[in-house]
Amino acid sequence: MIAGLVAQIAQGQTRAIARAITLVDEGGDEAEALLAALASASDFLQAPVRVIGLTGSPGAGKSSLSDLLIARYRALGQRVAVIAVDPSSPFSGGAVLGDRVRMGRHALDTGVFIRSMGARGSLGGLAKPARGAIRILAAAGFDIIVLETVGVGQSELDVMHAADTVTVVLTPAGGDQVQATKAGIMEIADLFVINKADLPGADKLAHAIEGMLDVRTPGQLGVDDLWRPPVIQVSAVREQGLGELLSAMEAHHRHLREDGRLKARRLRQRLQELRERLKEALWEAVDQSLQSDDQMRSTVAHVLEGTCTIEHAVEEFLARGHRRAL
Ligand SMILES: Nc1nc2c(ncn2[C@@H]2O[C@H](COP(=O)(O)OP(=O)(O)OP(=O)(O)O)[C@@H](O)[C@H]2O)c(=O)[nH]1
Ligand SMILES: [Mg+2]
Repeated sequence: MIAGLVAQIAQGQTRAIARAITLVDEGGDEAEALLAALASASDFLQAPVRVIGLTGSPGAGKSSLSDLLIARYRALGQRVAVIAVDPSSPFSGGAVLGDRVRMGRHALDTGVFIRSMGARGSLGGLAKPARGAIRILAAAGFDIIVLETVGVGQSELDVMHAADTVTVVLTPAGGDQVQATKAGIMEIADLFVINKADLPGADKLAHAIEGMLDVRTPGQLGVDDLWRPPVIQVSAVREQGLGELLSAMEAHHRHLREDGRLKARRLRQRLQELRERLKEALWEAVDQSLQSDDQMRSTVAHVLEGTCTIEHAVEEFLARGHRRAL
């Protein structure tokens, strides 16, 4: 079944792609088998696909921008996929009505694939299914994958780690200057887009961000000292500033292509993924033991009675969890 699915994905069959993404969204053994098969079929490190991340507050205009990016890249003959990830939404599978409306004009274009992924209360966060979807779309031969995620919290930053070019979308309206100063944003952004520049305050916000970029510390973790993120003002509704945005995206892509930076970035992503998966596997092993292992249950009882210290219990759990996991 998996081999057939991999072949259909490689042929770019839309229904197979959709089914595969549902599979990785749900997780489980089949999803693991699919991702392993895709990984051995082609090396993502060398894949020509470009992953463009768009992150920003709810309603900042990410989907409106995605829609315009689809149109621009389609006009250049590129196949484009959009994955809209909303950690706060229980909806999934393309059910987000707003996105249907926003990007609906591309629905019949077979060179375009649009999919929403919701939270489903999953413990592991959305980075894992989002990465799975990227692997599937890369194998299906898409040239551009737009990864849209709502918000600027930790789980959105995690999702953004899967992108080659991280675009932070801000607006002059309410509080986005504060959002931008939040930990992580200045480090992760390759590009700043001030959308809704048709509204007042765009220049002021642009100025504030430039000011923050001026004081970035060289050599800071996650910061590329050879790339200063451009700050671009656009208006998605008026279709203004898109040429500049596209040029900036191209410039960043060229920058990544130089000196093996793209490969280095994807290697860092792979390491990050390995760490996350190990964390998950170890936790599952310990959690299992907590439920099924009599000795560990009695250790818990001793901790509660005060006859065993928490420190000692943790050491014991780790030792036993390790043995089970390996
Ligand atoms: N004035 C103005 N409004 C805009 C602009 N771009 C988008 N909007 C409006 O902002 C609202 C939200 O746009 P979306 O594209 O759905 O924003 P989003 O960031 O994808 O929203 P979520 O996915 O819900 O977080 C819509 O009503 C758009 O019409 C713009 O450039 N100027
Ligand atoms: Mg949206």
